[in-house]
Order: sequence, then C-alpha cells, then structure tokens
Amino acid sequence: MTWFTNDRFGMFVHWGLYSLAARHEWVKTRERMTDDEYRPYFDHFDPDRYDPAAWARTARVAGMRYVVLTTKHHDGFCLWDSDLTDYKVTNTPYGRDLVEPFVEACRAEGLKVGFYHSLIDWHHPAFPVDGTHPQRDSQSVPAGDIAEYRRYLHGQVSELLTRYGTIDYLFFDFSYSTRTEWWGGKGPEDWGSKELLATVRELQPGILVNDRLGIPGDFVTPEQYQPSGPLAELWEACQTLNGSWGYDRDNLDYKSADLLIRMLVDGVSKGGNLLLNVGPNGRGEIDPHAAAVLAEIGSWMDLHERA
Ligand code: FUL
Repeated sequence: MTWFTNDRFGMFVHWGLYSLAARHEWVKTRERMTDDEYRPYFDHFDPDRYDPAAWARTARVAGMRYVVLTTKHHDGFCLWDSDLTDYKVTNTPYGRDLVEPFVEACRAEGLKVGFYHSLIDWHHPAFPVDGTHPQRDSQSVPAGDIAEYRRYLHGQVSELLTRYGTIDYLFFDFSYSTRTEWWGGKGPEDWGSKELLATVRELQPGILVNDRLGIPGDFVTPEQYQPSGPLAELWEACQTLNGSWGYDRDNLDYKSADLLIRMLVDGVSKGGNLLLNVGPNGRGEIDPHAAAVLAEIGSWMDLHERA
C-alpha cells in the first residue's frame, strides 16, 4: 500500500458509449433506453482523437500518480477485446483494443495503472433486471440467470488481470452489503465476491482492491463527499469535476481549481486520497474545461508537491 498512501492523487477516467450521448454515464437507464435505442452509440464508436499518451501526460502534469480507466461501466460495453462477449470495442468501427495502449501510456509516464469494472451490467442477457436497469419498468423482462452472469463477470475480470501485465488497482462498482429494495437486492453472494476477490489476489498479488464488492477490500471509497475526519480504514474520495462522471457536454458547472486543491489538501490532511474524474468525449479527448482545471492544479502541485 506504500505507493497508494504516498501518491495520494489519481485520475479517474469514465469513458465508453455514453460519452457519445454526452449527457451522463447513466443515460441508458435515466432515459429507459432499450438496447436498440442505445445501439447507435456502438455503431458510431470511433474515437479518432484517442491519445492515451496525452491523457497520461495530462495526469502526470496535474500531479496525479495513477490513472483508473472504466474497462466496462454499467452499460456493459467493454473497452477491451474480451473473448466472452461481442459487445466490445473491437466490433465497433474503431476496431481495436483500447485498454492495452492505455496501460502502456500510463507506464511510459511512470503512473500506476488502475481498472474500474462494473458489477452491474445493463446489456448482458443473464443479468437479472434490477432497480438500476433501463428496463426496470417493462412488463416482460426475462428473469436472467445470476449464476451465468457471475461466470461472465469472473471470466472478464480474469481476462483483464492476465493480459496487460501488472495492474496496481481495481475499483469494482457496486454492491451494498445490506440489501436494498430500490436496486433489486444484489449482494456479495450474487457477485461471488469472496471467490472473485481471491482470484484477483491470486492473479495480481500486489493489487489494491476497493470495498464495492460488498465485502472488505483494501480501501473505502467515499463518493462525491469529503469525510469529516480521518477514517479507520484506508480511504480515497472519488470526485467529479462537474457532477457527472461521463462526458456531459452542456454541464459547465465546473468546480474551480482552487476548490479542488482545497479538497485534495483536506483529504490528505485526513489520511485520504483523491481520485479526480475526467470524462473524455466520444472522440477520446479530454475537453478544454477539464484540461484547463487540471493544468491549474498542476501549476500548484509543481510549486507545492514534495516527493
Ligand atoms: C457510481 C456509479 O454508478 C457512477 O456511474 C460512477 O461510476 C461512480 C464512480 O460510481 O456508483
């Protein structure tokens, strides 16, 4: 854990089909879209401006020391060439694995590599419809098969942890240890959390794993708030620049660099990390507002950071 508590500041990257919709990463479920309605984003996914070296440079210059990419978000779209689904980048017009160049670019900048991976999946037919699902109000949804989905989930995590060398960090999303009505009650036994975590540790002995499998992990993840004091566990606040994780074109409600620096200092003073999000657009670029805020943070870090 030494690197994690030393480095303190990371970049979260939410990027996927929803970046083309450009109005929040939950757009499919917020607007109750069917697979067919969501399909155009897949058919047009062709990020010609994807330049992971530029992302990694932006992160490093901002003073960030690790980067965490959404390999699959809740919409189920996979940014790598998974053998277990057709719903992946290599079947879009872009046609190439996006994760490998991302990992290489991070390493080239001396950054640690993290993956975010959604437990929830709004595309896989075996995933039982729950309160988060776009088809939650539909009268005729198939029951799903959680055991089959669990095999898929475990298989995909194994792919991610065996194809790209050392992976330093894994952010699963999300489970509650207590069952709640609104989202349908999936918990650690549905995900096979214990077995999954054991596999993760076997495949990547040095990896740090978050707490959202619904069982204890290595660190906890306050989301969009700063804890009021030090916590008993290792912790990392994840924060957005403008309230949205996925690219949200018309949302210009950006936090100032001043506020974000205060949040970083506040967290570090309480023993925590800051994972600050960017949502690149559908062409793969970090938009100018986000880039400007990060550059300003970088100037401050350059003056005040101590190795
Ligand atoms: C949440 C997700 O539902 C959001 O879309 C985002 O990925 C955030 C970091 O975690 O639980």
